[in-house]
Amino acid sequence: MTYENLLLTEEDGILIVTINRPQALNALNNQTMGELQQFFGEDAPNRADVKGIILTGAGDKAFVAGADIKEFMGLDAETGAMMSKRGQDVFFLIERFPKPVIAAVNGFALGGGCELAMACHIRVASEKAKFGQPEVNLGIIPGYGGTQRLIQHIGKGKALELIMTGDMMGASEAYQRGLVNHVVQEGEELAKAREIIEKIATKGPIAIAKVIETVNAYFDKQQDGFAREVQEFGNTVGTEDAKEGASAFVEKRKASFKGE
Ligand code: CO8
Repeated sequence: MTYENLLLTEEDGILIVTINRPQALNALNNQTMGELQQFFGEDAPNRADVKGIILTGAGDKAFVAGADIKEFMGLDAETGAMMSKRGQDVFFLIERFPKPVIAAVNGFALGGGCELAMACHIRVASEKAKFGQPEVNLGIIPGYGGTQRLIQHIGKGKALELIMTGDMMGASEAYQRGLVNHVVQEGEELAKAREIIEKIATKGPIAIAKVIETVNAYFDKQQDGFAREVQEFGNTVGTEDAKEGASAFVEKRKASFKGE
């Protein structure tokens, strides 16, 4: 599949997906959402060889400055809700992707951009990154999961303040509040994200996929996360990878996992 607004590069089994609309600060228009859906729903799941995915934004200003505001004109209650639901579904594909997905936040991550970063498993931010949910400035609320995921990261009080004021938060505050995992010098985001994926790639791939599923279960009201942990622990402990992990420990060597 060829993409109009996503730039795909691959380095040592790591896919780097760059949202490439710098003239609009990488705002997520319909076309880009469709491409993210195609990528995370159809193309990336078929890449067994891939270790992980890094999402970033083109240019030196923005990760993603939000949904494309120019496409809001003419939306009504029904089409707006449909657009919100579709965006949430695309971001669930990212959150549930069985391999690490890291947001390398290189600038503004606002509205849908902050929501996109929060749907990723891990966030690495450059010192100049800025996070916010400024939708109220437009008379709307976040629609791609922001009201739900921001609470998960920074707690209800601060999430409410950020969403109700529309204020931006710098990288260092985002780090202190637990929204980002690492803050690095400008230009170092991809290297740090790659380093994290390389480390995760040395672990058992089935275990990593089950960690993602089980941690996500905590936030899923339809599931009992503890019960899910019991089930997935059982599913991982019987694998060839688990045998290899224990043998390698006993034999004092590095484990070599096959994902079996
Ligand atoms: N959508 C469309 N175009 C955008 C967006 C955006 N979100 N953000 C920036 N742009 C465009 C600007 O229009 C401008 O284009 P042009 O040169 O043609 O006028 C270009 O990018 C550069 O932007 P600025 O000149 O504004 O750059 P500044 O450095 O002066 O300002 C800011 C940078 C502060 C980031 C500013 O651009 C800004 O405030 N952008 C909007 C941020 C925002 O409000 N984001 C939230 C959008 S709403 C949202 O994300 C809701 C998600 C849920 C949707 C649910 C389904 C409907």
